[in-house]
Amino acid sequence: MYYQVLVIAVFAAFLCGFPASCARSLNDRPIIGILAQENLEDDPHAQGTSYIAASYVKHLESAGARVVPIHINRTEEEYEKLFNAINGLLLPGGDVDIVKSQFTRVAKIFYELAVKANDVSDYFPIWGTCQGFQQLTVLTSNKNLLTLTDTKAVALPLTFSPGAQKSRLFKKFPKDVLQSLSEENITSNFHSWSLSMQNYSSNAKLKHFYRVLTTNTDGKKEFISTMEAYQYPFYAVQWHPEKSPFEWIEKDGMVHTLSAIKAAFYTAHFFVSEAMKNHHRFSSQSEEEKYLIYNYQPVFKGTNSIFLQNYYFD
Ligand SMILES: *[C@@H]1O[C@H](CO)[C@@H](O)[C@H](O)[C@H]1NC(C)=O
Ligand SMILES: *[C@@H]1O[C@H](CO)[C@@H](O)[C@H](O)[C@H]1NC(C)=O
Ligand SMILES: CC(=O)N[C@H]1CO[C@H](CO)[C@@H](O)[C@@H]1O
Repeated sequence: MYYQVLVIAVFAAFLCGFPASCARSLNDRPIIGILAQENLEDDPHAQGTSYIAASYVKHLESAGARVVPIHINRTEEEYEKLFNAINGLLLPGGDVDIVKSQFTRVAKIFYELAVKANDVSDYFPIWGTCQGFQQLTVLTSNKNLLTLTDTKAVALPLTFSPGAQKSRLFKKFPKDVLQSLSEENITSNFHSWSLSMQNYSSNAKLKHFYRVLTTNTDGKKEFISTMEAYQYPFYAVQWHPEKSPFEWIEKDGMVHTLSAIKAAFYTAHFFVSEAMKNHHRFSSQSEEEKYLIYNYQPVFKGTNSIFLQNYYFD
């Protein structure tokens, strides 16, 4: 009997190479927090002080998650409580100061909680898109190492690093999706700032923290378009998977092809599957109901707006 216990223990340890919640089953009711950010000054529809673009909410919902908005300008105690109730965090795109904003203040609080949690095998994933990618680089390096690139409205094919197709993020993507991502111009870029390979490589903190999965170039500078942390379930894309299925402004760089939408789905599917690996939860069903995004109504901003619908918060 001792022998059997030992065999099971050894087998379990073998399965659990990377800190995962292998001892427990997947949580198939994941709730993911999306961080709000300061309203844009020139947003004619703005209400209150902060917003979340609805496309990020739909993106996660499309893959089986529910969403809780994380308000800016709350106390650390409130964020800590929320951290223990949600199963992952998404840092969206947008246009705030990634050193001094309230968005940054809250991102930093959650980032540090997530690092601590993962260090004791409480698997808590973070996903950064565009500005969220950039925010993660600042949080990891304690510096803004970004540089201007000519990438304001352009769709590009990803250049995969050697071995990237075996990364955690990409390894379960279907072959045809990986092929589309690498051959077709289906990743939407809407950013002025980028992390160049040069600055990544010369910063020890970034280099030791993140594995580069894909790069792109604006013709002059090579920049990182997808990365994942080596030791933490943290993922970042400089491109916008959520725009293909859920944003409709007619603009260069927007792509609605079947392959773009399929690729978008697999990014959401991956991140939601990561969020299923912890069992954080609200203290009760009524508490959960109080926080879910269904308590808010998105505002339709028009098909010619960069965000079709936004949620606004006080
Ligand atoms: C590297 O980072 C600095 C900021 O510390 C920035 O001014 C510079 O443009 C960056 N260079 C490249 C090539 O990314
Ligand atoms: C696709 O992206 C490449 C850059 O990797 C660019 O050279 C090419 O012109 C783009 N094609 C189209 C149709 O936009
Ligand atoms: C916790 C926190 O950051 N509170 C701030 C919220 O915003 C007001 C001003 O709008 C500040 O005075 C608070 O310090």
